[in-house]
Amino acid sequence: MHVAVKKLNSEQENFAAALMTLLNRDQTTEFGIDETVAEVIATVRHRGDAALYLYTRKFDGFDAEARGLEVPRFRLMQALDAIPPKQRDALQYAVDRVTAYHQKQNQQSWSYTEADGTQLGQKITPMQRVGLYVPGGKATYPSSVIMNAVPAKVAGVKELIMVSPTPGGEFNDMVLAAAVLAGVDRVFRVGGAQAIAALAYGTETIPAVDKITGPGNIYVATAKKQVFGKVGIDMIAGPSEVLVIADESVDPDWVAMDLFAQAEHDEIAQSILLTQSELVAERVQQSINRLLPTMERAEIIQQSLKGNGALIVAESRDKLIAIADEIAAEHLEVFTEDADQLAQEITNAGAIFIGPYSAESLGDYCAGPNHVLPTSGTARFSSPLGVYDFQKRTSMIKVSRQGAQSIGENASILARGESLTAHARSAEYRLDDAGANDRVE
Ligand code: HSO
Ligand code: ZN
Repeated sequence: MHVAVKKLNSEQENFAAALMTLLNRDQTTEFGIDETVAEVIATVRHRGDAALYLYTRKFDGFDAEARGLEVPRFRLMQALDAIPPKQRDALQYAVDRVTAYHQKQNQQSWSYTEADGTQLGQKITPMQRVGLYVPGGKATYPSSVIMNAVPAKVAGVKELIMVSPTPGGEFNDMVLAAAVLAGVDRVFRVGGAQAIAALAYGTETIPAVDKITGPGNIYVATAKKQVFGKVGIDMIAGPSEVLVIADESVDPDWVAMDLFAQAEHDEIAQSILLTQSELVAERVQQSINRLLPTMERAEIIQQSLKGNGALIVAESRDKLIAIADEIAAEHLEVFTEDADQLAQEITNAGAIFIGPYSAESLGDYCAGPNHVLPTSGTARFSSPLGVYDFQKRTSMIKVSRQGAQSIGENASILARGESLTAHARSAEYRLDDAGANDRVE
């Protein structure tokens, strides 16, 4: 079993176009999905639990009306005993490290007092209730439960609700165990657009939340977009990607395996090697061919590398940096002798893994930082999921009588400039010589 990964060279004539084609970031939505999802949301809004029973019977094949939508607490606790102790310890290890990292992100409220006694500030408060979507099928990852739940809990979210589709109503024990250890408060077995609708609008059983996070299929992503505004949502994740920058200093087998690690997620995942050395590209290609037959998910890896993989040779260090910034990868591994320096110079990436021991897979589970990262080039303007996604800021204004004199006078002038007389007079009431300014025009 072999795969010839596409080779690009920054000196080739059509390089810019070839890179664009490779990145293929024009998102198209399948025809009809918007309408289907809108109908599901409307049905859940109007019929509540009855709609959820219906959809759950149809898509997950179990009777949630008889068996209950909520997973009882004792069942959650059972999951902790049902998994091997080693697995439980590793989950706890991950929760501890991810918690420690995210505690650093906690924002502080602040305020300052001006000379005339006016106080201004910003108050940080957690969201009250958050919903976490956990996909079913091959992408049910306990690690993603941890990565979504921990920052919410560290932020101080009062109630964290998890929803997930369950074939036959049965949950994966490792997912439930991760939920318990990460601090999820309530778990419901419902998935798809109907679960998103329930979280956004609430039903008799499922309380409405303030924000929904977590990945899902195209129906879930579309539903999240449609309920946005009623609730907050996290980013809409695209296929997972890794960009590995390597020189001769790293073992090509390590590079190949890291490309595989991303590729094994999904046929549409993208793994790219970027190097200044033809030789490195060649060696990594050899490692790929030698190691591929040994992989359990060889088929998926082969499809992913064939369809979306690439080995890119850059003619210079500057060009290499420019290409990395254009790709704006979700995960960037820098395995070069000047890795620290290079990591500083590249600006667009969700997470940067520096030096050969920093495999992305370590970050996927338990290095500490979040593995929910901006995909599809959105690292140009957005950031990893974090504590700040579950907190909000409120501006605090306490103007002293003395402060009101100058602020009020200027506000009044600006208000009259906007022809907003009530604004102007409201400001003028606060002036000590209010009578003089309280003109009717
Ligand atoms: N690499 C994935 C996260 C993950 N890996 C979960 C393993 N489990 C997207 O960042
Ligand atoms: Zn992964």
